[in-house]
Amino acid sequence: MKKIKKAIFGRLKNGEQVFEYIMKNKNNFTVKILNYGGIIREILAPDKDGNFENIVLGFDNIEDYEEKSPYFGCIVGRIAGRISNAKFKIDNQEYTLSKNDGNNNIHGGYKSFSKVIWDTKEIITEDSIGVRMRYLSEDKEEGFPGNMNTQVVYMLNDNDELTIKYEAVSDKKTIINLTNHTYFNLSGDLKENILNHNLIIDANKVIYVDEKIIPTGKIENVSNSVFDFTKSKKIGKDIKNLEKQLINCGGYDHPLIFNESNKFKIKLEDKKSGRCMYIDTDQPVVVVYTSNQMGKDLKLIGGKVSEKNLGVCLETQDYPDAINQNKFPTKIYNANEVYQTYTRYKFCVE
Ligand code: G6D
Repeated sequence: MKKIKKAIFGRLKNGEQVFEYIMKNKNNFTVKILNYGGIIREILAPDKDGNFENIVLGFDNIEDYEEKSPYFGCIVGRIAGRISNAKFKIDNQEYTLSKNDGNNNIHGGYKSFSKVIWDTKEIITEDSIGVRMRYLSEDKEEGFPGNMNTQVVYMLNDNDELTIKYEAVSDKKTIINLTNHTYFNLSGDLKENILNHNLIIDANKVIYVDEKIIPTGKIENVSNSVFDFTKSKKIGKDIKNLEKQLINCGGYDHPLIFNESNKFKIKLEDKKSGRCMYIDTDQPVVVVYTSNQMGKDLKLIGGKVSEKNLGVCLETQDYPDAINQNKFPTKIYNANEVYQTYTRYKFCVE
């Protein structure tokens, strides 16, 4: 019997109430989502012996989400990733953004979509349960043009599939690039880090970045490189390689460009627990981030202390910093043109 429950999670510093929506399908697969940042706070998934354990990084309290979160589980927008020099031009009009990452803008700025309360409604359909989240980002919020209405719908069905559908429309020409920033760890209750997880990514090309993690514009083939995940490979196999790109970022923090194929885009698996996850999306790119900057300063769900490489983010999205990169396909959305995309996680045991 699938069900969805709404519970009080806490209050923001400004007094706004934060609710948690607990969605459980007929297999007892459970996803917990906050109306703050559209955060996926916990996912309880079975291992090969049927033990339900948490497979994402998150906190037990709202204060840590407000003060310390490295984007755990959240919706990222208006623009995922970095905008170089925190500015861009549309039709010769320059827009200046907050510089919240050195000289650059990251993940939509200080008032990122990860840091706002979304108007949230529960949805129950024949075969799924979910939440529909809406937010109006007003004209010039964080420097972006246009009043932009955004809707994100999370739906969990009885096949243990979690689908995220994004829609946005602005009343002025603008740029839009949304993603979800969940850190996955399939070992269960963060028993181990992710270096022994196997990863497959259907991507033959990688975008190089500089030491500020801004795309250099160079698109390279992954074959015979540390970025080759076209066949199943342990995340830890090459991560300590003295490849300059990995040294620049302290690990993987790179956009890979999906192949045009009808295969699944990504498979993540943990052989020990038997847990696996397939990802499908209509997005052209995924940023693979192996929580390189994570120190031992965060107390996570279940009392686990954070550490480097404890989670892996698979941020499906459009080309990063595209508006400033003349070699990348760049999508500018006209007034009233609808931005639409989906990403689907299929959880499994093999
Ligand atoms: C670091 O460069 C990475 C980003 O990709 C990530 O989203 C953030 O940490 C949490 O800045």
